Amino acid sequence: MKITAARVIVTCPGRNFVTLKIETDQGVYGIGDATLNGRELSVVSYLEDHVIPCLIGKDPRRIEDIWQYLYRGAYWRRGPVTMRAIAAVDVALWDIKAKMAGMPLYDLLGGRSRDGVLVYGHANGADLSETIDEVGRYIDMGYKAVRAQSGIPGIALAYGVGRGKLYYEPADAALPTETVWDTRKYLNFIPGLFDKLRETYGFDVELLHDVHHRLTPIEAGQLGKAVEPHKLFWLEDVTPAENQEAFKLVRQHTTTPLAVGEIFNTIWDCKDLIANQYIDFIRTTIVGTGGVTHLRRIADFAAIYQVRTGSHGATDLSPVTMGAALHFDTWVPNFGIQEYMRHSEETDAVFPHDYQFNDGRLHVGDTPGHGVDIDETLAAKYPYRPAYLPVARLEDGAMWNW
Ligand code: GCO
Ligand code: MG
Repeated sequence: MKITAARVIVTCPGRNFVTLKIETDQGVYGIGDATLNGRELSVVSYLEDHVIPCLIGKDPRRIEDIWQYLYRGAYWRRGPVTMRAIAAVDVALWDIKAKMAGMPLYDLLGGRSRDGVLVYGHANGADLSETIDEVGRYIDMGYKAVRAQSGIPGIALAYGVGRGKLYYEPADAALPTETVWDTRKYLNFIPGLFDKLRETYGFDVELLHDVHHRLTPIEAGQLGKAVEPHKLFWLEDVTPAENQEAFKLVRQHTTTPLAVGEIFNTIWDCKDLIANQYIDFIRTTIVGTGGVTHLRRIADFAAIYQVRTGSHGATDLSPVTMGAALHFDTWVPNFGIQEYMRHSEETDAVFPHDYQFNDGRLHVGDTPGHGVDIDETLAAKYPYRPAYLPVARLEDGAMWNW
């Protein structure tokens, strides 16, 4: 069996997606996602100029060998562009293998561990009362877990707010939007938000919150401590994690569960976080960390330390990643939760898929492969539009983490 062709399809049905389609001499094809929000075209070039020429003629059944070839063989290891390109190839090859086997991907991975995949939705409001209402809306839709992000008094453009309720999208402009951050205002506000949420909805619903890398370790410890009475499912990305050791300090100060990993590329980014049990949930995802082949290694390693998965699933992860992730989640023994930011109707139409939301969980179908396809005719109607993620500055103008 041979790979005969591979193509990159760029489409913008409301937001940009980069998709890889690999074709074989047996007529079976596979689809992988390579979207890197705000830096899409660099992955297109990496695939077209440097990966696809090496794939033609290779046996698509040799997933592991092709993974190692692209990882070790580049000499230049890791990084978001490389690992997304590898992920796209890897997911397309698993899709092909599962189709050839006539099995849904979760079956090929080892079979079902659970009936459905617990997901959390992204409720957001411009202020406290709107955020309370939005969390209620998600609960009414059947969500058992909701992450709450709110506008902060005195902060003009807080992370996670506005630009769409059900379809939140931060990459909003042809050049980065400038936002202003103030840690004191944020820390003064957040515990009160969770007081009100627990008062209104009780303790049965799981609540989550994303700090989006804004705090220092000791500030993160303060926040974790302040929200301990609210029993959060997790606090996410409390501080940047290039220095994995930083989480030790946070951990010393709070029992609020910690999640991190959406911007990690490989197991090396989270090795110490996991082995030292500084975190409870690892948020690496299929598209971010070199596909199913590598995410599986991270999850198995995490299992030894009772760290569970909580894969990133924002709107910039295409339905292809969501489909593959749901198969992974259906199998992986140490599953925790899956993020699920809904895609717009335009996006869903470009990527026909068989997963369905029901009673707080997503359920994969039994279509052989990962169950997601691309309608190329429809995709061609939505040309690429440059869109950047925002940047953040402090009130004195200095750059901060967005
Ligand atoms: C999340 C994330 C996203 C990111 C986005 C960047 O937890 O879902 O933090 O909202 O900001 O994926 O492209
Ligand atoms: Mg996040």
